[in-house]
Amino acid sequence: MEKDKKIYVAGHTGLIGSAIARELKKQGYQNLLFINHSSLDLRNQQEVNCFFEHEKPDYVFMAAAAVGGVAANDRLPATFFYDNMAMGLNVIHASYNAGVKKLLYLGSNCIYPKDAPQPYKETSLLTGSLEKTNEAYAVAKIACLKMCEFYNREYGTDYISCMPCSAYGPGDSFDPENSHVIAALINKFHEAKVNQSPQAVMWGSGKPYREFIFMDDIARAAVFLMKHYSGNETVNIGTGMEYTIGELAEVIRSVVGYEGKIIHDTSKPDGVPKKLIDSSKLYAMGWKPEIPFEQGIRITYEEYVKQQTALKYGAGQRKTGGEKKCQKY
Ligand code: GFB
Repeated sequence: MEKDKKIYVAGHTGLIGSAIARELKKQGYQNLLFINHSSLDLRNQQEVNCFFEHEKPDYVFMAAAAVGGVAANDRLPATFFYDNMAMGLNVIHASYNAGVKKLLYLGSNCIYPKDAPQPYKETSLLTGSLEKTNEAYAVAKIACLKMCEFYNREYGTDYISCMPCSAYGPGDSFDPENSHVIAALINKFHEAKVNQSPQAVMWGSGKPYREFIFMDDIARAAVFLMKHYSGNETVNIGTGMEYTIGELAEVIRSVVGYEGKIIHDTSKPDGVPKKLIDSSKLYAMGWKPEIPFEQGIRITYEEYVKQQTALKYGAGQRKTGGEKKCQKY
């Protein structure tokens, strides 16, 4: 990936997209293309086609997604399905029409069949049924991963995909109802500490296991894969370390410094009991995660306290492409 090439990061205000944008800048890439939701709705095919026709990026990181935690996925299956399908279809097809040299599509760790042997290998994709709470999101993500493969096979493109385990970090959504567990518990325990509440509520039994990865590690892996990998099979990006949600809650409680009682709301879903991925394929290419778990949690909490948001990351450094060249995307 040559330093002067035009690189479009779709989803640059999100957790992973913002980290990819920072990583590219850090590595000296200057010709970066970003556009905000208000200027381009990636679900709108006409707007997306128009944007790609005018901007003609060389490389595309497809990190835009409608995301949420276990409860949001369960409650909004149509939204998660439609938004992710539409964005993926539009961006991948418009990339093909515009002659994009290479595209990386970001998947999610819910794509593997619930009962496949763990740690999940990339070859487990589409070998069984999915976890019900996030089936809609997973089906959309799988369709887009496969779309990359189909375009490679029919059109000879170089579209790849990767599959990170559960991402976290500054710039995440800290909404207590809709976010993922780390952001939600940081928010809840911090609020409980500040309000001197005797108890804070976490969801479910606390027994499920999750594998977490700091967003900067995903960003490094995504740029690494863009430079060094071509192929139809997706590539897992994980740490190989898993924790129960109960253990995670204790780590967050200690980082936040909350000393009250933690109680369980078991009316909320546990989700899949475990979803460890096998990242040996990526490790064999020479990549390794760098940020230890507790350090990542500490960084996330410090940034949360400073009220930094995704917008703060790289704010003022990003450029917005295309508005003047297209009447309307
Ligand atoms: O992170 P999370 O929402 O998503 O939940 P998933 C992980 C676990 O944490 C579940 C528990 O067992 C939750 O019950 N948990 C405990 C909490 N307290 C809380 C809380 O306050 N908020 C939240 N959100 N969880 C999602 C999928 O699954 O993960 C998506 O639905 C995607 O499709 C994403 O794959 C990465 O790990 O269960």
